[in-house]
Amino acid sequence: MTEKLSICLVGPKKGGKSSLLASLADCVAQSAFGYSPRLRPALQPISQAEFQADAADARRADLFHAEQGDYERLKQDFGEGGVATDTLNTYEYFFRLSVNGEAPPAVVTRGPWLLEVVDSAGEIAVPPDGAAVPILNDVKAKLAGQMLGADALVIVLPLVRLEDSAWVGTLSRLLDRLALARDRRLRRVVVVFSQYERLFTRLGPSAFTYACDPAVALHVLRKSLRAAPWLDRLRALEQPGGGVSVRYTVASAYGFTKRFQNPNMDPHQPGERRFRRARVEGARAYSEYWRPFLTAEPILYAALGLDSAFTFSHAQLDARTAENPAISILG
Ligand SMILES: Nc1nc2c(ncn2[C@@H]2O[C@H](COP(=O)(O)OP(=O)(O)OP(=O)(O)O)[C@@H](O)[C@H]2O)c(=O)[nH]1
Ligand SMILES: [Mg+2]
Repeated sequence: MTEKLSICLVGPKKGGKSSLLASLADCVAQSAFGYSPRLRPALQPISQAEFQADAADARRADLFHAEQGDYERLKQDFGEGGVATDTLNTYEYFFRLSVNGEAPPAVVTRGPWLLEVVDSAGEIAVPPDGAAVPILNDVKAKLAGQMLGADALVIVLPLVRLEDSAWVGTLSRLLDRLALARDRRLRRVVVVFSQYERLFTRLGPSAFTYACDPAVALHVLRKSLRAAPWLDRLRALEQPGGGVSVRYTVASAYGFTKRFQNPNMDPHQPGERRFRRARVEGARAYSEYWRPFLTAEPILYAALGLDSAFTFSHAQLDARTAENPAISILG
């Protein structure tokens, strides 16, 4: 039976929400994720009409293939360097997800899934502390409703030192309010640290080798989360009665260059520039040199509750001290 699921992206301005979403379909298509290749997930952007129609209507809608313009536009904006999402509305994107390979029986027998993913400007839900960003009440109310109605929340945070970040307080308060909300649907939360490839820019072709090691990601997550005051809020959500499962992961919408395996930025250029072939403009150059990395994880976990080698639970984050107490002595 087709199941509908709603997923809300939240996180500070410039956190990487829109980029994560824009690279999602390519990431799934290129299997650039930490799930088994035998899972064979497929994710196809669909129109709102197809999302809303019941199964029979959806087949008919397929026939006429309603416009998928919004997602194409998002991808194009991302390809051209990214555009800040405006604060005038929240934006819904729709996908059909199916699993075509080997998966736990509970998953295989329950597809396909129709996903609604909500993107919005970071300033609406997670503004910088103390900043008075004027947002229309209608827009705030719409996003609040979407968050309460969401089956899953994907919190996208830039991989920076969290204690320096002006949005830490607002994120904590948002999680508090969500924990107390009685009418929430929330079942899953994924915290994803974006821009992961930036850690590896100096490693050349070895970059990809390190990035592909889940132990490296786990180490990075432990370090990044050490100073995160909102971590306790997420732990609390997972307590009995909270009814929510929480995962942590990393992702890079820019990813790594296909043949050269290095991060998709040129450190010799001023600023960060994507690798492109000289004198070749447009989308084909991107498709040749660029592959996103792990941007599928947050959405697949949010939708299916299925872990990859790069999704980590609180128990896994905590495991080092439990498994090897000697390390905690060394600090
Ligand atoms: N290096 C690197 N930069 C990235 C990556 N993903 C996004 N960026 C850059 O980070 C900036 C912010 O990305 P967005 O996706 O627009 O962030 P957002 O969370 O949607 O921001 P708002 O819409 O303003 O809330 C843009 O300049 C992107 O180009 C990545 O994987 N690596
Ligand atoms: Mg955005």
